[in-house]
Amino acid sequence: MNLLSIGGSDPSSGAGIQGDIRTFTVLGAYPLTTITAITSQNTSKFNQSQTVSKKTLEQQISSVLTDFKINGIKIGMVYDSTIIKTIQKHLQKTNVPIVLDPVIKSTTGGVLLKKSALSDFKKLLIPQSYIITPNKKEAEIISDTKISSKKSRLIAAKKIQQLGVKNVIITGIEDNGKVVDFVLEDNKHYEIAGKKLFIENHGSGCTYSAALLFSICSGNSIKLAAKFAKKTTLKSIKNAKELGKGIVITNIHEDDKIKSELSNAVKSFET
Ligand code: PXL
Repeated sequence: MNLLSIGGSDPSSGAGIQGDIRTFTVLGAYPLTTITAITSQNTSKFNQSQTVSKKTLEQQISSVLTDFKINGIKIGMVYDSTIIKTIQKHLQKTNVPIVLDPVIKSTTGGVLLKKSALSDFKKLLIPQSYIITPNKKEAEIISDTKISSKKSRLIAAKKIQQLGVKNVIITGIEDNGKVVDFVLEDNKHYEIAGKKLFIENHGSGCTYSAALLFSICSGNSIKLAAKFAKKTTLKSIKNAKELGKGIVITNIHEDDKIKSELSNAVKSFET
């Protein structure tokens, strides 16, 4: 399976393109990448970022689209309207599942989406996607709705869906000592609850959306894929490594690697 990640370069390899390369590879998919921006950051500090030119982005995307069979696409950091418009133009021609991770700010405070680009993000990228995975804060910004009650989870998710995406998962809603992911799938909705971990980390959002894409492209339902993504992410946080001087970096557990390899092996016998 070939999965394409479109997003920002993270030299600490915790999140962004390098984080997705780690996740896709561990799960057994081949990682294709196109870089929208080069960030300078580590586990303590987000220093700066610089987008690539429109031409460089276009060339990267067409280089991979004209050569590889791509099973699914993940979109992360897009930063500004030029990047958004370029991605939208090129992806119109594809019809594989697109997981949109609407990253707005990094854990260390770096801007991943400019305020002035939010309206083009909503108008151009959200309707192109099969599923969007905002965390609570991102969902509040995109829907312009405060998520404070059970009812407001559905209201916010429906507002995002009305922008033109069929499926919405709002991740990381704290609820009575648990962390809940709220899923709006077409016209049904449900919640997936998990443990709250008190571990500030770098990479968990990216791990979630990359694992979700992998599972969807493996033929699983959204519910199964959302459960798989949550489980994989929780384990990657528990297994996070203290590699730099700041927050820990998520790391997918070897168990998940083995399980994924086994299930891929079984699938290759079945087909
Ligand atoms: O986790 C979101 C994210 C995505 N992309 C890049 C990032 C981050 C968070 O730091 O740096 C490039």
